[in-house]
Amino acid sequence: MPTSNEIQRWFPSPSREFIKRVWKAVPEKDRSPLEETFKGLPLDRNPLNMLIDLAIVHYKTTFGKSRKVAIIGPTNVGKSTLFNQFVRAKSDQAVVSPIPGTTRINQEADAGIFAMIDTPGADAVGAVGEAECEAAFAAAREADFLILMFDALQGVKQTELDLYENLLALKKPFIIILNKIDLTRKFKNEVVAKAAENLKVNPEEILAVSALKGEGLSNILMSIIAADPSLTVSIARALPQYRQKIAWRAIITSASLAAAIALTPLPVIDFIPLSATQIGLVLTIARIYDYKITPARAKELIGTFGLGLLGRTLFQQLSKLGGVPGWLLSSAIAASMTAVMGYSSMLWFEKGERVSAKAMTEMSKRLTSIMLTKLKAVFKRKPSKRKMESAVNEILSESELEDSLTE
Ligand SMILES: Nc1nc2c(ncn2[C@@H]2O[C@H](COP(=O)(O)OP(=O)(O)O)[C@@H](O)[C@H]2O)c(=O)[nH]1
Ligand SMILES: [Mg+2]
Repeated sequence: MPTSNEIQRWFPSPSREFIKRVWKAVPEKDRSPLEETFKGLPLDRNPLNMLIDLAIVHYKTTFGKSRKVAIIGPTNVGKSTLFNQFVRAKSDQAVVSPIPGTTRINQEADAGIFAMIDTPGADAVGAVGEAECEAAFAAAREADFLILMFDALQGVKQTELDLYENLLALKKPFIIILNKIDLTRKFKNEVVAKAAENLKVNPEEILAVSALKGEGLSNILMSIIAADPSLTVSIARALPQYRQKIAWRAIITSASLAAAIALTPLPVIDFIPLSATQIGLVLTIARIYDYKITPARAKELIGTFGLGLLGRTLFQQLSKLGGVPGWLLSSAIAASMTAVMGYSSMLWFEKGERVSAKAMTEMSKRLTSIMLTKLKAVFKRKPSKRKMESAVNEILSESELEDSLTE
């Protein structure tokens, strides 16, 4: 994961100065937690979108109006394709085609914590071309951030250079994108170097992407976030919530697996696969919270929770009451213990807080009783492992347990 300093290097030097100035305005004590934020950013598109969704709430309540990001560049370089990658609502999608001049007017749409503007080609000739070019520049003047896009195959020639210089004069923060890099993968370095030479910038100041394939999009997003502390603040505020959601997904997966393994009742249950599942879970949660721990240390941590003993005690108590088949009891307990263990390690990595033995016992009992009731309603006889796994997954996903545990 790049640091905010590394991201700043992606900006052409005039913008880099601008961004440094903006960040200087952030009080010293607030700066380093914000810079930490970049380390926690997910690189993949889906989790990244989830994070942005969570950040919207913080952004809207604190800063109000969305920032505007405009995509500017010659016709047919892939501006509308990139626009569509960021836009949320299907109805806002722009028309994309190989025919130059498909986009005739500016189009603005919600892209989460900012608004994205697609523009017509800013290089066209003739009367229509001039009007379109004027529209594109109007959008650029109104925007807070510019994405200047060129085509990797077309390269940067005089027309592109003129456009670049006109945009420089606007004195807005911007990044330079070289799109359609998928078409020239083998010569990526050469193509980027040539474009950099023509634009008189360093090669690292050009982001090579493929809007069509969705490659390099997270770098674009990180640049937009890095250019604006208010966006970074919103992301930083959403990060704990985001981590909890991701961790909770991991907990559900492991708890479901544990339930399937435990279908073979406890006295004979194979503890090895169960503890492997739990060690895997602790390692995953540690990774989500940026902790580096060894499997041995994870095993130790699980030991300190003392849930193994608690599970056995619960099993004995509940089986004495009768009326519940052993497989149901052991699956419900295994799922609950794994979930409680995951939750406790989440708190441990997040806040360094140790859940008390009493609280853990309470949680385990409550969760086991919920699981028992729900599983009893689903299964009249012992199901296959696969069916048990998906039933537990569903129960944990739909229940308000996450909220009751994590809030
Ligand atoms: N191979 C490839 N084609 C692309 C990419 N981005 C856009 N295109 C294609 O380029 C053409 C023009 O795209 P469009 O988004 O309409 O360009 P615009 O005129 O700049 O808005 C379309 O046929 C797109 O499918 C890319 O990253 N790789
Ligand atoms: Mg277009």
